Amino acid sequence: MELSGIVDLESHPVSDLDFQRQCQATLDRQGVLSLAQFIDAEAMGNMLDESLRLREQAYFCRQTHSVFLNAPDHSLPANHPLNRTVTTSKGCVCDDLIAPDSILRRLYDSIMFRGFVKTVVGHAEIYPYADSLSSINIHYAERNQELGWHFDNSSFAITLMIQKPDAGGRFEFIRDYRFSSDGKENYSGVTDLLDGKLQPERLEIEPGTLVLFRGKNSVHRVSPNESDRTRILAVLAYNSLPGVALSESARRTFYGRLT
Ligand SMILES: O=C(O)CCC(=O)C(=O)O
Ligand SMILES: [Fe+2]
Repeated sequence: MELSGIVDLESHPVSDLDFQRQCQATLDRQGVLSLAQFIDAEAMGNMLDESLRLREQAYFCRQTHSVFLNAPDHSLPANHPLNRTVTTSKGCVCDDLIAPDSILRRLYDSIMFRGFVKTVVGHAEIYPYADSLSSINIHYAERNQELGWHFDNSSFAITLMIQKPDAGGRFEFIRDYRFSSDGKENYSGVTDLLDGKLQPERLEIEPGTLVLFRGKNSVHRVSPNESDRTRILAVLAYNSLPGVALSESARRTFYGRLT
């Protein structure tokens, strides 16, 4: 079977409809689905080796951006949440450097895995990115590197923890935080968050854990890595429409190249 030796199918029977529905219900209820020990232990070792080997080719960059990832709006005050900035600093290895026979690619390409993802997120079909860089990414966060608070552009995200730092590097989130009950953007809530007035939820993610997350409406961040062990995480990105490429400006910013 295409996923045997990759996914622990006994604990996570991804092609079983009942299991799929259960995962879908969890995602809908919690905004996040976390499947611990999703990847088989031996496959995990393999994935860690590949990601450590690839680290020297990672593109490291540091950006400031708003929580909404918008361009600054100069008609609004500097302290408006559309203009306030947070920092993101990390390294990224792009799809074209990840081997065709790697565990990550076999998982990403698997019809069985895609079938599972489709049911859980409720999309009729899912497609890889049309550009050669964006479908599978490996993120590296060294000491003090972090992902600032943000809402994702895509409706769902899939991550796979490969190596956990010894301290910090925590995934924190507040679900359904983008809009207030009147349907307007929750600017006051985001201001409170940036002012440190709220305690977000934290997700403990061990290596081998698959996380499926609705990041468009749930604000989230990864706190600074407070250790010398690199946080290494794979992002598996799909689109609900075919032929979609990541924008050139985003590729230039996050990958340092277009192709
Ligand atoms: O690193 C993580 O756990 C989350 C990644 C993330 O939020 C993103 O890539 O947009
Ligand atoms: Fe995100």
